[in-house]
Amino acid sequence: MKANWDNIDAQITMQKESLANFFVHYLKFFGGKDRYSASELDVYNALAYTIRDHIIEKWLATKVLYNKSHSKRIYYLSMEYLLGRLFSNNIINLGADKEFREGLKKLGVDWEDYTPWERESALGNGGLGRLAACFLDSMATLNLPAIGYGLRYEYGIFRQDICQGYQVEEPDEWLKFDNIWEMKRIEHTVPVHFGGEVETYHIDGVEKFNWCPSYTVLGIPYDMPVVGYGNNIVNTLRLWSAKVSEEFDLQDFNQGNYIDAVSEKVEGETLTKVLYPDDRTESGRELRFRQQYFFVCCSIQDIMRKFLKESSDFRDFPKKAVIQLNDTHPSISIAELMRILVDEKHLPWDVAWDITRKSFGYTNHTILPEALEKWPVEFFQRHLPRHLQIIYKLNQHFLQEVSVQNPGDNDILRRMSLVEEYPQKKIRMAHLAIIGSTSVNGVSEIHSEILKEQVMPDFYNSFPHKFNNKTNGITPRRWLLQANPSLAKLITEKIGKEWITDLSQLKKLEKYADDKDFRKRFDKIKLENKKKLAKLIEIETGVVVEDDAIFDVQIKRIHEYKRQLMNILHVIHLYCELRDHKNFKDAPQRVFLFAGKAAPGYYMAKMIIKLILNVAKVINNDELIKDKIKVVFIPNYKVSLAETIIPATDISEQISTAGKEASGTGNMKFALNGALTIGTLDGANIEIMNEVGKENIFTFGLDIDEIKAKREGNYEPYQLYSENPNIKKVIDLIQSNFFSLHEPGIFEPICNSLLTQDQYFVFADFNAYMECHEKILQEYKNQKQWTKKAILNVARMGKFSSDRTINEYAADIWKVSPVKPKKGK
Ligand code: OX2
Repeated sequence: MKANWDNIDAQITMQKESLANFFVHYLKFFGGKDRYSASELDVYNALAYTIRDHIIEKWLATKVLYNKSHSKRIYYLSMEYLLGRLFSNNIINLGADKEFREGLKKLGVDWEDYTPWERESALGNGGLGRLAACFLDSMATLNLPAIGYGLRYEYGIFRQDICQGYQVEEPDEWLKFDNIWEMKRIEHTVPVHFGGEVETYHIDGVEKFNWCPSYTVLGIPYDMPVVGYGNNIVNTLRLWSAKVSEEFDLQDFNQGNYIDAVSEKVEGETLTKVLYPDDRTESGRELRFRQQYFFVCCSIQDIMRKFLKESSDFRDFPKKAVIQLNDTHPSISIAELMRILVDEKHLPWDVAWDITRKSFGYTNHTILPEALEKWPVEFFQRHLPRHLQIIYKLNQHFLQEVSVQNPGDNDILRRMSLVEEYPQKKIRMAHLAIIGSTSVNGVSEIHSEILKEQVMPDFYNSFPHKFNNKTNGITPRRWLLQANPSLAKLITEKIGKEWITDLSQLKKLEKYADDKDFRKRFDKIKLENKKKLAKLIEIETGVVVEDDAIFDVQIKRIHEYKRQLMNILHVIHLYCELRDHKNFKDAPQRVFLFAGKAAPGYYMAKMIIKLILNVAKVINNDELIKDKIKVVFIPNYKVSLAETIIPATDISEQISTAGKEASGTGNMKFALNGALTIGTLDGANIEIMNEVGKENIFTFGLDIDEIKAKREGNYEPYQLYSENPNIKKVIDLIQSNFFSLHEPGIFEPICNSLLTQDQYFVFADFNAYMECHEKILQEYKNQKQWTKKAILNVARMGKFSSDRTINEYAADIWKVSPVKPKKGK
């Protein structure tokens, strides 16, 4: 029987108005639940399935639209996506909020009550993964034909518990219940080979290579819809999961090798078991290396399959596809594409290289030397012998060019080589990414400059045209519309809703900074948000804070360069001042809030958490200071927590050592929600300052050049300690075990590291930081001025929409235009 697709397509369509009916259908007939048996989770599931199905029609239509357009596709390769919860976000982006809410009202159901039942998708460490998630949102909203590729880790970033003041890591079992937002696409399963050796053979006198791998793992794709805002577009995020092939098992099984077969299977499937939680440190782990290749191999095969539907001439490839590498993590792609073109498609080397180079873009996210990936040659030998040959050959050709350009300069060859010789032979993945891409970009103006001038000057001299900047951004849908609905509503009431897709419209709010009534409403919203946060703090930590306290917040990964340590030292200083001078008459309460995870193997970062928690315990319980300071560490920082904290914040701490934070994106989220920044001249802080105006941000501390000078001179932190009574008092207090009575000496490593090295110049910036905070406190007293500044911050954040960032990528790097349905369709 031949299906009648016209009838099938027309049969059931989900109008927004009928969503509530579908909800009942799901609850009853899919979930098998009624009033007696339905749990809250059942209700959430039914709600989410309803929304998912509403998405699917648009998803299918988007695929048809893109296929008909024959447009070039954007392939965004990222090992991390920090999506957060999707349910609310999807409803909002679909524009179905009103109808769904009203339909459900008759049933006495409010969908917002059920959002906490969604298991958060946290397949990333921090900024890099969250950026990828914001980019997906923007690409869909801008009608860009883009696919995100990633890995479907069974365990995302660990859950952080606090046990006696120490971080304890627990597995994040986000897939324990159904994941409603994914669809398994078994038909697009691909094989991924590893190991073995390379055979050489000849065709017509030309040397050819054949990789004979020793084992194979399957990559199974799971697709997640990425809903554009208000444009009926639904893009795809395709996540790969590793599975060992059945036949492979059976073969061994039949030979009576059951145990071996099962352990091979377990071994193969560990590839996508867990996300590596040590961001920005080179973990050098073999499993991570194999994970990267698994990811790359699956994604490139999928891209090839899509390309071959459009053309069989590989010279067209760069016209049909652009592959953006989110850091070097997927940079083995360059060797993989070469291998496919040369070994499998039999293209001449130079032709293949030309195609490859034109197809990739590389985004660098960090200049921390410990984060620049280098993989031991022996890993390649063991797992990817053919890729190693290809990289060697690329290197040989590349160094030949370099030596022609720089005759007699052997040092430059050593510096630029893809291969590091000492102390261990390693492949420098950033070098591979640079030579294999048309574009190399940094993520803020200053970072892109540092990249050109300090980190990769040789490459910049050789390929100046490749280097460019794309300042990061954040999606206003999640970070204002969803996270701060009351403020979003107020803004829309005043300037219309265009800001949601054109954030520069916020400029129109500037005039309301002088409007008394507007300021009053703005303040009221902040206060409501603070009340919500105060409740959450009490639930999560047991600490009671006042609703109208000053909320001073530092939430991000715990890292020495981000200087949570400077923040807590300053809190200790304030505490001493209060105790000594009792100068707290009519001062408002100040809440210093911290949240963030430390990499499990990062000892110093974990001790910083411990210090914050111990200090919190002492300060929060000291009656002498009459609750004037509260210190709070909220465990298990995640996207949903950020969504509650950020709208309630007064002061946003962005205090990294100048030159260390490539961009930062949290800084943008806070300012967009009306927090004022205290920040160093680092990363995107500088651009935020340029946008909001120097008078509306609090900057302090050494700038990049001054830090550099200090590092090159002889910086003596001990001298600063002995000469600066404030620093001395704080350090002495810690060393006296005032905060560690029952564990004497535990903070010695922190103090020692500060006194002898202070790698991140905490002491050097301490006074400036302290003075800056004093200024803030003074300014906070003038509520009217403060609110004005906060409003101007919101009004001037237009630049930091990820829509702006993505438009720049699309125009300058990808050369892809939006695909819109023809009018009348
Ligand atoms: C982060 C950077 O540290 C941060 O500054 C930046 O805002 C973010 O990426 C997005 O670009 N891992 N995480 C990062 O870099 C690496 C590597």
